[in-house]
Amino acid sequence: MRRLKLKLLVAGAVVAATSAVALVALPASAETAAFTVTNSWSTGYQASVVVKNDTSSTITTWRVQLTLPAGTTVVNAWNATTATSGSTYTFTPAGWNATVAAGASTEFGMIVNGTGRPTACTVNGAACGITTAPATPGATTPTAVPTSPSARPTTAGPSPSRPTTPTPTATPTTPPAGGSGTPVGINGQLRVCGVHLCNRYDRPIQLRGMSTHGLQWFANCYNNASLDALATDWRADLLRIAMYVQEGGYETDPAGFTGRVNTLVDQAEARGMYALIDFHTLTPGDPNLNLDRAKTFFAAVSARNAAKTNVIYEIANEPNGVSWSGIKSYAEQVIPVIRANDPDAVVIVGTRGWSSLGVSDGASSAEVIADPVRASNIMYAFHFYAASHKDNYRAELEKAAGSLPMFVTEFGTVSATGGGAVDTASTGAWLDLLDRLKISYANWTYSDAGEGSAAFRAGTCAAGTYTGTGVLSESGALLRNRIRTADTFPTS
Ligand code: IDC
Repeated sequence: MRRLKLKLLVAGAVVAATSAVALVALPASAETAAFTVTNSWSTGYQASVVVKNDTSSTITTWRVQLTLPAGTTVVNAWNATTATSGSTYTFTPAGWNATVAAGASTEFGMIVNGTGRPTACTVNGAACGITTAPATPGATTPTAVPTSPSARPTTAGPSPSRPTTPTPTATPTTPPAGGSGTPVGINGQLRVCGVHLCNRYDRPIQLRGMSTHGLQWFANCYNNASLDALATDWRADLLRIAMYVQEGGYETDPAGFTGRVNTLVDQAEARGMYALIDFHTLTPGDPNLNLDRAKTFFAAVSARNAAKTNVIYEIANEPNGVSWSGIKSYAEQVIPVIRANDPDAVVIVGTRGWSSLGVSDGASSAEVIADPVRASNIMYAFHFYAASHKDNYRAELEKAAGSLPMFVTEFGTVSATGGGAVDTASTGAWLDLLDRLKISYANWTYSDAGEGSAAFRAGTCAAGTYTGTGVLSESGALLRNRIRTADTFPTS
């Protein structure tokens, strides 16, 4: 990973920073800000700004302003409140990090779309200059510059670098999300052990839940009432957040869709459900064509959600028309972006032929077993549509599951078009297999799209009632019956 470093020296209010001389001759006591690019790719970068109080008294607020060149924008920021005016971004404290003691520092971070570095800055309203040369030995900044690209603390105790901490006193562990009896409350941070998804007790578990439809089309289906129904009426463990990249999705409004995903992560967390963040590539099928977007998106969501225990990342929905080595190359470039921020989250990699382990391309899981992605704590995605994919697909999944950690991140009860009749017999055979193998799943879709795969009857989301069976399609009734049976999560 290429790491670049820029340094901004920010003169304190006592300095009339009207000349270059004033910038070079910093007073012994001044506030400084160090701007460090912690991760970069061809169309964007992640940066951290450390504001250090080098004065001899406590400061009770701070304000950093950065101006970016045309074509470069801040996608999102954490540990700061952001206001934008033209190409100037004003960062003020997030709330808990306003007060900085003498000699102490605070840090905030951002994801930037575009490659331009800041052209100007101010701190607390006073003009400051920018030094673009690399840090020189003996300069004042090294202690203010984080030595690790990680946005997570590596030592115990409060850290100014936590991305989403709501209070200044919080420790790096978050309380059980949504209460102690919920799926996240019981199972905590998940990890891959052997070929299984395991809970905090290192015991295999199966998560059962639903996938959203495209957020760009069915925004009115995802709200407090529908998510309450999913958590308490359906008793689901998992919400898959299907964020299309094309077809009117992420590429049209990166900041807006990133924010929407983050809100759904929070709403799932509040109800004790896991959130599967799905970068829903479909057309084009080669995820490498969205590589830069994927890096920008996953840098943002992994930094923002690093402290949460309920997040799982799915880096490419359904690769198609691309070889396994192409998918593997994509995965080995995107996974490090996530790991830099969120080292312990489970990441799921799509497979060839619309995540069929290659079967729909006439291949098989053998190519993955022979040449696995070089990363730990990962799983592989398998998708099926019960009316289209039957015994030979079931056999391949069962064979693969002996060697590879598998996760059914999407399936339908109907045909691969998403429409047509529910195939009850095939769906039953599939779900029995997944239960037996303890393979987690999310069903397409928790929406009222006018197609057989949708769980709700058309018009349900506009009407606003999501509980009970009266609002369900045949597919929805079948899935609700399967999902709401008691979980058997090991608790020791
Ligand atoms: C389908 C939707 C349909 C939408 C279409 C757009 O059900 O309403 O018009 O996408 O591309 C998948 C994909 C998933 C598909 C689904 C059904 O992951 O995006 O949704 N499907 O065709 N793979 C196999 C089936």
